[in-house]
Parts: sequence; C-alpha cells; structure tokens
Amino acid sequence: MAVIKARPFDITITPEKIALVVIDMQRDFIEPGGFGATLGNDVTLLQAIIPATARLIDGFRRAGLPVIHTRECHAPDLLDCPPAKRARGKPSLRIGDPGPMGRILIAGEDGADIVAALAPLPGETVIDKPGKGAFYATPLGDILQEKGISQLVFAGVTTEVCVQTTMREANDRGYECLLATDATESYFPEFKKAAIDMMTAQGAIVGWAATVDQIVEALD
Ligand code: C5J
Repeated sequence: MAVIKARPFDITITPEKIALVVIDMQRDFIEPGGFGATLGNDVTLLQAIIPATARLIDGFRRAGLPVIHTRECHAPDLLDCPPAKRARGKPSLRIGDPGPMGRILIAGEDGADIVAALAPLPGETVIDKPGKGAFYATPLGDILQEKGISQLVFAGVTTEVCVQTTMREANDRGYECLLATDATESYFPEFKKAAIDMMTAQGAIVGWAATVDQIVEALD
C-alpha cells in the first residue's frame, strides 16, 4: 500500500488493484486537421500534456502495473455512431468525412491512432469506444474485473468530456478514481478547472486529483 498526496485528501492505493486509463490521446483530438480542430479548437493546448502523460505511463510501466488506452472512434459503416452525435455542432468536417488524417474518428484511420509519443506497448489493452464514456458499449468493465482492479488513475483528453464522463461511470461502478491533473487537458482551461473542482468537491464525490509527480512518487 502507498499513500498519494491528493485533493481533497490523501488516498491510499493498493498496487495490485490499480490501473492507469489514458483517455483518447488520439491524433484526431491533438493534431491539426483532426476532429478537435474541425470544431474550431486550439489543439496546441492538448499537445502540451504529452510529456507529463508519458511520464505517468512510464511510471505505471516501470511498476509493472496495467496501462489501458482508449480511443473514441466509430466503425467505418457508422452504425455505432448515433445520427444525433454526427449532426452535433458545426464542424468543418463531420465524423466519417475524409480529412487530412483519413476519415474523421473512424477506427483504423490515422487520425484515430494514439499519438506516437504515447503509443501503446504490445500487450497493453486498447479500448475503442463509440461514446464519451469508456464503459458504454465496450468490454472495459469485464477487463477490469478480470484483472481484479478497484482503483483507477485517469489521464487524457478532454477533461470535462470523455475523462469526466468515464470517471463518473467508474465511480458509479464502485471504482476509486484519481485524476492526474497535469496529464489531462481541455480546449477550455476554465472547463478543466471546473471539472476537477466538481469531481473532488463534497469529499471526493466523484474522485481525487493529484499531479503526475505525486502519483509516480507513490508508485516507485
Ligand atoms: C470529445 C473527448 N471532446 N475525448 N471527446 O469529443 O473528450
């Protein structure tokens, strides 16, 4: 067992029961020309967390603990993409349209890949998810149960959309959730702050928050 200095109070972790979930660090959200950029967002904000996220992933790998990656993407026939999702917003390119990195948010296309600096290692779990939450319509819950995991550390993008949705799903399923504050980002910094404040309020109502250094130190 180890203690991580966290908000709103320290959390005790059990290494045999903890896993890292890295949410949607995909080219489509982080590089120019992808889904995030088509929605008019400044993707450089998200690029800035790649080094801290790499340190967090490395800390879990060095400790021999599971690293799980997710990708928000859809089947090429779009049967798993609700028309209401595809119609949302005013992007210059919609989900499934051809873009500079292949079809937007489609499994197997270059844009749906995780950025090279954070590429999964052989043997690490990669979950393709059609929704914002990583539990919806995926095998994530079964995989965590098989591994005996009860505590989850979260990183990735965007804080208030896919990261927060997944943390809330996990919290409702009984997992203790800890967010790595410098390994998550939003296109809207005020939304990142608000999401962290909301989730850690009321005695960690959704979960805890700590920096990558605080987390990695406890794993060493
Ligand atoms: C969004 C995500 N923002 N990964 N996806 O559409 O947060």
